Amino acid sequence: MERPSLSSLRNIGIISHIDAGKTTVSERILFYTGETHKMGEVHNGQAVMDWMPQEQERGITITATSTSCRWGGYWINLIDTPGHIDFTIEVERSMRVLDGAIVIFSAVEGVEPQSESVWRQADRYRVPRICFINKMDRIGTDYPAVLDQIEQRLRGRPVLLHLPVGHEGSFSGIIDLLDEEMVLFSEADQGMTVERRAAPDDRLDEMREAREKIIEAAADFDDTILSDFLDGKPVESRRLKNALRIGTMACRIFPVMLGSALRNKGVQPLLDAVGSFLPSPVDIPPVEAENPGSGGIESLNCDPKGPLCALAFKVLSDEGRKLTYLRIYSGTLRSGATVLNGFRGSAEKVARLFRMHAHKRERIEEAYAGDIIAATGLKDVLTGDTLSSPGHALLLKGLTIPEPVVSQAVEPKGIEDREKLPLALEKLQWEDPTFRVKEDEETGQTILTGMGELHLEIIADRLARDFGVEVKTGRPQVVYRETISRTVERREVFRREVDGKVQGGEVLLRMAPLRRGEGIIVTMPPEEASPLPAELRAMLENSLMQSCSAGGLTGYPLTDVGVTVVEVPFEPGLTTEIGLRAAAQRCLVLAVRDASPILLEPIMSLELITPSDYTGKVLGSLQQKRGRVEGISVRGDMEVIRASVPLAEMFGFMTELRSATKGRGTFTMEFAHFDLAPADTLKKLGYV
Ligand SMILES: Nc1nc2c(ncn2[C@@H]2O[C@H](COP(=O)(O)OP(=O)(O)OP(=O)(O)O)[C@@H](O)[C@H]2O)c(=O)[nH]1
Ligand SMILES: [Mg+2]
Repeated sequence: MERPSLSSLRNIGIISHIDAGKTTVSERILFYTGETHKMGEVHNGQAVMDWMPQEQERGITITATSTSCRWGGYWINLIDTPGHIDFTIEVERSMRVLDGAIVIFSAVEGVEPQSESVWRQADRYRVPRICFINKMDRIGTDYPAVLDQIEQRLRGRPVLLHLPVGHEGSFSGIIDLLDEEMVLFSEADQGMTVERRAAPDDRLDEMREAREKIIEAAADFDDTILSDFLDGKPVESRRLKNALRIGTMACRIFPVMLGSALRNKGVQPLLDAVGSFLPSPVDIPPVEAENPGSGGIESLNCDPKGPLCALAFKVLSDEGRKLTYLRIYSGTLRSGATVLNGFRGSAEKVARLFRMHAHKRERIEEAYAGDIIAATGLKDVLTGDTLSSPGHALLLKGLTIPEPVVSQAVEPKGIEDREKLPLALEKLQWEDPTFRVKEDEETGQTILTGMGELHLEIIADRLARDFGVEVKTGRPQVVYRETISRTVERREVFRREVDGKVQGGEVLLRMAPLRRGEGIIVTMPPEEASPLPAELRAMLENSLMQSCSAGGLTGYPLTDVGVTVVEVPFEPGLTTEIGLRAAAQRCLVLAVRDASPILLEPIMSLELITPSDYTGKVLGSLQQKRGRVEGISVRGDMEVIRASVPLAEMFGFMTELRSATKGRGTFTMEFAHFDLAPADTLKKLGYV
């Protein structure tokens, strides 16, 4: 197969709030680039990118799907992500490996809660973005309001590149302000034919004004633009594009386009903009990888001849076998090659390599730095692992994994289900780092933990459909956290003879409460002041971390606690790994008991939309749920309530809200922080 030049490659993602139209845009991209010959629609369950049956039935995206296509001279690897917050890990992993993104907004709803979340995720990884205001065909569109919201709520500087032609139902195309042309999309062939013609005279003034704003933004990145403009000289579109590209790649401006994906309008200009404004793999800064051998940091350019360095960002269990998605940052990967998994320290063999087209695979023999591909044969690799050459170990930073906050007990229905359940759960965990499984020690039940009710519902559905395992599910429960309310110090000495050998260990720990959100911080004594050998030191630190996540009083993980190892005496021949670990674990559990432990519950931030007639009723029910209203605003004939509410009160709320608002109210919520649980919960779980 022909190989793309690195500068023509674009690795991009599509991100937005749920339902803004990501998959609809992706389907158009596949159609116009010739990857598909029929346009799939989300609402008919026929979108190629929504290939899972659960996605097709529900009309929502659940898993990030990648595909490859070509447009103009560009090769595009495209990842369509889900908008629902329960599947936020899919956005996280995509942002970790992509070089640029298209952010979609609805022209009616504008910036919504998950628009903010995905924007923040992209900020965190410094991913340059272009924006697409979609659904310009709908009644109630207000794109200038969306521009204001991008500025105020997302703190981004939008640069509008289009004006609409027609309004709402009569929206028929755009005016391209850079090239000063009107662009229309044929109704006869699903928008395949794009007609560019001179803009009508009655819009010239409006165009001039809007173009001046582009010139103003571009001038920040090219000094000659402003001086030419002030001298009355023409500023060509090519120069503006170059300057906007610089600003976009620096995440200082965000070009904005208009369209209606469902009505097949505006997608080709969006594809052009991917090439014009978003970076290629050689435009991004070199990646930094740790060399565990030397302990140093290596800076890697996107070079096929460099040392191999690839990040596994997604693992799929496909008919029982692992399919691993890789972003190659440096070097070349060949099918059949032996690679080192730097994190696990094991060597593995790549069986085959593929370029992915949604769920279909195209076999390739080699893949190069800059590309995104998938591999089979890697048995131990999990999300976040780095692959490198066996002689040259490298480690990339993994991804930030959000904390799952909802759990549910599951019980296999029959004997066969019981036998098959553990393996099925293990495979589902390969795919999803936000899905956890544990055994309840008291009841022997299997407890699943995930991001929300929908997440766990999809897992149960997949257990039945993908793995043939039927389960009964319990009620969803909140995953609490435990913390302490005062500082304590405790010494613990362990000494026991096992098989004729004495296992000993001693520690003095100080445990202190930290501020909310600080997590667990383990502080070891300065190396020069402690005679403890390096392996024991690392083991002790690790073991304390693990004990914290195993929990204190009731088994909920500890958080916001500082653990300081004040003293750890070392007696050669007596202090052993087993002894020290036993002393540390026991010391930690007993110290927590002395430190007045308390329980924290997850608090969610909620955005709720209701017809104004029902606002009073909805506010009443939020109050009953210990909700704290933070603001109410008007959007057309609806009101938008922002509030914070404890998750424990919110199970089944969608049904309640629907019936209270005759089906018209909706809400979205995401985890905000942990806060003190109410007295009755503390009492019920034995804290007071
Ligand atoms: N009127 C109108 N509807 C649209 C447009 N684009 C998408 N839709 C509809 O909006 C709904 C959601 O579209 P999707 O493409 O599934 O949205 P998404 O962003 O992929 O949603 P998730 O993946 O679930 O987050 C579907 O019913 C689409 O048909 C548009 O331009 N105009
Ligand atoms: Mg989708």
